[in-house]
Amino acid sequence: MRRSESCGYRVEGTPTLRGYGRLVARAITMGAFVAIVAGGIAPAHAASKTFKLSVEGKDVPVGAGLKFRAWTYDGEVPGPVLRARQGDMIHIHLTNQTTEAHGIDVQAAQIAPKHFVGDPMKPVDYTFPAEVPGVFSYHCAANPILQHIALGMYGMMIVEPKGGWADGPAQDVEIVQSEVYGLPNARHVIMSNQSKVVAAQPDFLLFNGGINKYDLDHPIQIKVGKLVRVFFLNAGPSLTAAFHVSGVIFSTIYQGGNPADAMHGLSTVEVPPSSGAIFEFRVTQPGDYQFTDSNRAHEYKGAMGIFRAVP
Ligand SMILES: [Cu+2]
Repeated sequence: MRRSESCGYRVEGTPTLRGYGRLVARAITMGAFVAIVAGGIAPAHAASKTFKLSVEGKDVPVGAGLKFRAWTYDGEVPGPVLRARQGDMIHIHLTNQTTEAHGIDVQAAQIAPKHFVGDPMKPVDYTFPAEVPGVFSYHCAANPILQHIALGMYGMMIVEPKGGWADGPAQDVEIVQSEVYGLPNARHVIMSNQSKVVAAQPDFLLFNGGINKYDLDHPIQIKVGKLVRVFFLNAGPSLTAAFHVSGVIFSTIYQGGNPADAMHGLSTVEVPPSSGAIFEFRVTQPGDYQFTDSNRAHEYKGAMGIFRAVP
């Protein structure tokens, strides 16, 4: 964390899925109110946060030696995770490096949708208060939305509840599930296949932009006895996910990631497209715990990974 040129703080490069190299959003906290507390200065909660994103066309690696010809937020699929706290004032600023119209619909926003899309080459700018906690999708709002999401224009926004999570500290894991339509060409590049997109028949399912990304050689490490909190987004665009961890019954599930919508003691929970959830669990024994989309055809196409529990 370093001081920005203004009176706020610039937060960037916070690791998500610690050790897995992904970046959390670049959030520029502008003019954050600060409070003097014993022992130093701490940021208070009601902050103003600006998320600056850029639309870029790029061939992104999706694992297995393949690339996907994508439209991206900040050159990544999924786009960066945007993190805020309930009560924050959120400012979205999107610049467009392509010649097509794009936009960004942050589903945590309760404002007129006309703000979500802009003219080609013109920035999209809007502000909203993050009033409802949860795990939200953000995605391109240009028509056809189906095509823009299928080409990679999506990401996760987490709005933490004002008072924090009821079950306290945990290991945070962020998982974005999504679909890729099309098979690789001779140069190992996947070009999105529009007829498959329209038929909702993907060739690959991804967790955090990779096919079988968290396999036996690249598991997500967790600790026996320690609470794990999975922030899950099903970016779609079209299939329903059924999130499950083998050998686990979730202690708490927040539908939409909202603590007001809690469920308990379930092994598998559906998450609709462009929707999020939070799954909390602990394991009591060391070992490998497979996490999947329990729609087995989705698992077969890449929606699977491993939590490796260590003592
Ligand atoms: Cu777009």
